[in-house]
Amino acid sequence: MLLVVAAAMVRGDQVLVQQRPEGTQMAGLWEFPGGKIEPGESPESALARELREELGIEVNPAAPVPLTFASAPLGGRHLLLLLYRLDSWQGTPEPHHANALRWADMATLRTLPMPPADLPFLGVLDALLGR
Ligand code: 9L3
Ligand code: MG
Repeated sequence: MLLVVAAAMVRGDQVLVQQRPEGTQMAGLWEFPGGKIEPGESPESALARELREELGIEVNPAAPVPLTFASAPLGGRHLLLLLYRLDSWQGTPEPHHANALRWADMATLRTLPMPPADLPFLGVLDALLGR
Protein backbone atom coordinates (compact mmCIF):
# COMPACT_ATOMS: atom_id res chain seq x y z
CA MET A 1 0.00 0.00 0.00
CA LEU A 2 1.33 3.38 -1.05
CA LEU A 3 0.15 6.16 1.26
CA VAL A 4 0.00 9.58 -0.36
CA VAL A 5 -1.27 12.94 0.96
CA ALA A 6 -2.61 15.75 -1.21
CA ALA A 7 -3.88 19.28 -0.60
CA ALA A 8 -6.95 21.12 -1.81
CA MET A 9 -5.59 24.65 -1.38
CA VAL A 10 -8.64 26.87 -1.42
CA ARG A 11 -8.66 30.47 -2.67
CA GLY A 12 -12.20 31.77 -3.04
CA ASP A 13 -13.98 29.43 -5.48
CA GLN A 14 -10.70 28.04 -6.82
CA VAL A 15 -8.22 25.32 -5.88
CA LEU A 16 -4.60 24.89 -6.92
CA VAL A 17 -3.64 22.05 -9.26
CA GLN A 18 -0.25 21.26 -10.74
CA GLN A 19 0.69 19.51 -13.95
CA ARG A 20 2.92 16.46 -13.49
CA PRO A 21 6.21 16.88 -15.36
CA GLU A 22 7.58 14.75 -18.23
CA GLY A 23 9.45 11.69 -17.09
CA THR A 24 7.19 10.96 -14.11
CA GLN A 25 4.24 8.63 -13.80
CA MET A 26 1.15 10.21 -15.32
CA ALA A 27 3.06 13.07 -16.93
CA GLY A 28 0.85 15.91 -18.17
CA LEU A 29 -2.03 15.15 -15.81
CA TRP A 30 -3.24 17.80 -13.36
CA GLU A 31 -3.13 16.75 -9.70
CA PHE A 32 -3.62 18.14 -6.25
CA PRO A 33 -0.10 18.76 -4.93
CA GLY A 34 1.39 16.34 -2.43
CA GLY A 35 3.27 13.07 -2.25
CA LYS A 36 4.25 9.97 -0.34
CA ILE A 37 4.27 9.78 3.44
CA GLU A 38 7.78 8.81 4.56
CA PRO A 39 8.30 6.36 7.44
CA GLY A 40 7.87 8.11 10.79
CA GLU A 41 5.95 11.08 9.35
CA SER A 42 2.41 12.07 10.24
CA PRO A 43 0.20 12.75 7.21
CA GLU A 44 0.08 16.46 8.11
CA SER A 45 3.85 16.83 8.44
CA ALA A 46 4.31 14.90 5.18
CA LEU A 47 1.93 17.32 3.48
CA ALA A 48 3.77 20.35 4.89
CA ARG A 49 7.09 18.89 3.65
CA GLU A 50 5.73 18.07 0.19
CA LEU A 51 4.23 21.54 -0.24
CA ARG A 52 7.52 23.14 0.84
CA GLU A 53 9.40 20.99 -1.71
CA GLU A 54 6.90 21.27 -4.57
CA LEU A 55 5.58 24.82 -4.16
CA GLY A 56 8.02 26.61 -1.85
CA ILE A 57 5.33 27.53 0.66
CA GLU A 58 5.28 27.07 4.44
CA VAL A 59 2.35 25.26 6.03
CA ASN A 60 1.56 24.94 9.70
CA PRO A 61 1.11 21.16 10.24
CA ALA A 62 -1.99 22.00 12.31
CA ALA A 63 -3.61 23.78 9.34
CA PRO A 64 -4.59 20.92 6.98
CA VAL A 65 -8.13 19.64 7.61
CA PRO A 66 -8.83 16.05 6.50
CA LEU A 67 -11.55 15.99 3.84
CA THR A 68 -11.75 12.55 2.28
CA PHE A 69 -9.73 9.72 0.75
CA ALA A 70 -9.70 7.68 -2.42
CA SER A 71 -7.93 4.57 -3.58
CA ALA A 72 -6.77 3.35 -6.95
CA PRO A 73 -4.64 0.50 -8.30
CA LEU A 74 -1.15 1.61 -9.25
CA GLY A 75 1.12 -0.74 -11.16
CA GLY A 76 0.27 -3.87 -9.18
CA ARG A 77 0.23 -1.90 -5.95
CA HIS A 78 -2.51 -0.02 -4.21
CA LEU A 79 -2.54 3.75 -3.79
CA LEU A 80 -4.40 5.33 -0.90
CA LEU A 81 -4.68 9.09 -1.39
CA LEU A 82 -5.69 11.31 1.55
CA LEU A 83 -7.06 14.75 0.68
CA TYR A 84 -6.72 17.69 3.08
CA ARG A 85 -8.26 21.10 2.83
CA LEU A 86 -5.85 23.98 3.28
CA ASP A 87 -6.99 27.59 3.66
CA SER A 88 -3.79 29.27 4.81
CA TRP A 89 -0.10 29.09 4.02
CA GLN A 90 2.88 31.39 3.86
CA GLY A 91 4.45 32.41 0.56
CA THR A 92 3.33 32.26 -3.05
CA PRO A 93 3.15 28.83 -4.70
CA GLU A 94 5.73 28.31 -7.44
CA PRO A 95 6.11 25.23 -9.67
CA HIS A 96 9.33 23.73 -8.23
CA HIS A 97 8.50 20.22 -9.52
CA ALA A 98 5.50 20.75 -11.77
CA ASN A 99 5.30 21.82 -15.40
CA ALA A 100 2.79 24.46 -14.41
CA LEU A 101 0.41 25.55 -11.66
CA ARG A 102 -3.16 26.59 -12.18
CA TRP A 103 -5.89 28.02 -9.96
CA ALA A 104 -9.06 26.33 -11.16
CA ASP A 105 -12.74 26.72 -10.33
CA MET A 106 -15.06 23.71 -10.48
CA ALA A 107 -16.00 24.25 -14.14
CA THR A 108 -12.32 24.37 -15.15
CA LEU A 109 -11.35 21.47 -12.88
CA ARG A 110 -13.80 19.19 -14.64
CA THR A 111 -12.11 19.86 -18.00
CA LEU A 112 -8.56 19.02 -16.84
CA PRO A 113 -7.17 15.48 -17.25
CA MET A 114 -6.38 14.14 -13.77
CA PRO A 115 -4.81 10.97 -12.32
CA PRO A 116 -7.50 8.33 -11.64
CA ALA A 117 -6.93 8.61 -7.88
CA ASP A 118 -7.79 12.33 -7.89
CA LEU A 119 -11.04 12.07 -9.84
CA PRO A 120 -13.24 10.96 -6.91
CA PHE A 121 -12.31 14.22 -5.12
CA LEU A 122 -14.28 16.33 -7.56
CA GLY A 123 -17.56 15.48 -5.83
CA VAL A 124 -16.35 16.70 -2.45
CA LEU A 125 -14.80 19.80 -3.97
CA ASP A 126 -18.01 20.57 -5.79
CA ALA A 127 -19.77 20.70 -2.42
CA LEU A 128 -16.93 22.77 -0.98
CA LEU A 129 -16.48 25.32 -3.77
CA GLY A 130 -20.02 25.45 -5.11
CA ARG A 131 -21.23 25.46 -8.74
N1 9L3 B 1 -0.53 10.78 -6.97
C1 9L3 B 1 -1.76 10.98 -7.47
N2 9L3 B 1 -2.43 12.09 -7.19
C2 9L3 B 1 -1.88 13.07 -6.42
C3 9L3 B 1 -0.58 12.88 -5.87
C4 9L3 B 1 0.06 13.93 -5.02
C5 9L3 B 1 0.08 11.70 -6.18
N3 9L3 B 1 -2.61 14.17 -6.16
C6 9L3 B 1 0.20 9.54 -7.28
C7 9L3 B 1 1.26 9.74 -8.31
C8 9L3 B 1 2.29 8.73 -7.96
C9 9L3 B 1 2.14 8.53 -6.46
O1 9L3 B 1 0.85 9.06 -6.11
O2 9L3 B 1 1.98 7.50 -8.61
C10 9L3 B 1 3.21 9.21 -5.64
O3 9L3 B 1 3.19 10.58 -5.87
P1 9L3 B 1 4.57 11.40 -6.15
O4 9L3 B 1 5.44 11.10 -4.98
O5 9L3 B 1 5.10 10.87 -7.46
O6 9L3 B 1 4.12 12.83 -6.22
MG1 MG C 1 4.29 14.85 -5.54
